[in-house]
Amino acid sequence: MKAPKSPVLWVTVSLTAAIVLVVSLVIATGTRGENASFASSAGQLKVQTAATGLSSPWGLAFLPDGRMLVTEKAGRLRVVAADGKLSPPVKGVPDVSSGGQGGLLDIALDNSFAENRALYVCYAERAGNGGRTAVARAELSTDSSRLENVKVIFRQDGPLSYGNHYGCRIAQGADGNLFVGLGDHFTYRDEAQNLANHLGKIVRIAPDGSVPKDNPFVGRSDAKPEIWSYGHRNVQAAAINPASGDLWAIEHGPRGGDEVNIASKGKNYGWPVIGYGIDYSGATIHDATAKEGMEQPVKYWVPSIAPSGMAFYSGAQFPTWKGSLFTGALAGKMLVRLTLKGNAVTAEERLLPNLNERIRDVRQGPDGALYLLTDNSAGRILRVSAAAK
Ligand SMILES: [Ca+2]
Repeated sequence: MKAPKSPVLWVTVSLTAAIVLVVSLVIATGTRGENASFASSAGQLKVQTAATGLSSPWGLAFLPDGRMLVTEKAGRLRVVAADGKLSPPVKGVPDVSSGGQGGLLDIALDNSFAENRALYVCYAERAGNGGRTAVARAELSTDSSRLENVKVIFRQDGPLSYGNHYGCRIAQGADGNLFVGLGDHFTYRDEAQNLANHLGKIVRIAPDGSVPKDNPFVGRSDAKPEIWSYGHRNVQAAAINPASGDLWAIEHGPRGGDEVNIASKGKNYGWPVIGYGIDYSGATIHDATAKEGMEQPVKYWVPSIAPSGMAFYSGAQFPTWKGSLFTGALAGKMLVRLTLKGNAVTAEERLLPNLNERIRDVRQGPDGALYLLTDNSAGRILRVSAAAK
């Protein structure tokens, strides 16, 4: 701004600018900041900022002591203290290919973390002129400052990604085996039907990267033995349903057709042969919405909301929501709650729609509150709890 010649006018202009700034901050705080309150079927929700200053946070895991581990897409892993203070980047994180949708993505603690301090990170790894999804196992040092004994236990085989559709969500079964949801790398969608590579698949590996003997395609010369299920587009959420022990996974559709699937052993989830979306250009992709030998989603969204991250809720903070499935939404900018009855989704509730934040991950905290990661360069951790009556 160029200063006007009159000092009085300049003061007026400056004051006006300051007032506009303050008013804007107040409005922003009212809708996005501390203790904002939102209506829901479980009563008023309180949304608090639990941490700030995270650059494109992607994956969140709670340590047994209540602190959090959070990945930042650029390749940093942070420990977040209860008061929201971020640690310096944890040392020893594998190099990542950061760009487009790639980077340091999901993190999951081993089921026995309290005893072995083992964890898993899923990330985009540089390969050739592109990248591929990789998973490393490591142990968090006693002082939480570095990863030790880092070992890459999985590398996605197949045509490389040029920045898109790495998938990259990890879920660990009760038997210790890991499920990793992968993507089709965007340019190679037909490969999701090709069992000879890992594109568009969910794989199942042991914690050391070896192949469990009871995987569905073990022993077949035309298939990768790590494959658990196939015909996926870009898996962006995965979790074990505690009620059934089954793997549930959420994937992005193209224009329309985001899906929730119960990812069962050896099954084909249809991409790109069947689905409920169309190409970004408006062109047809699918032959049909259903076909013999291909599984139907338990829920789909048209138009797309770009779901990301998921949690089955079991806490005491929201008693009426026990058994619900939560997922964040990026394009949809909200938190979604799905009511489940056995394996069926019977209702959808759209929460925090006026928060105006892209939600990358949602996890249940040890206190029963829901914790969200907001997807932007000044990302936050939000704590969602029941407002006092
Ligand atoms: Ca499908």
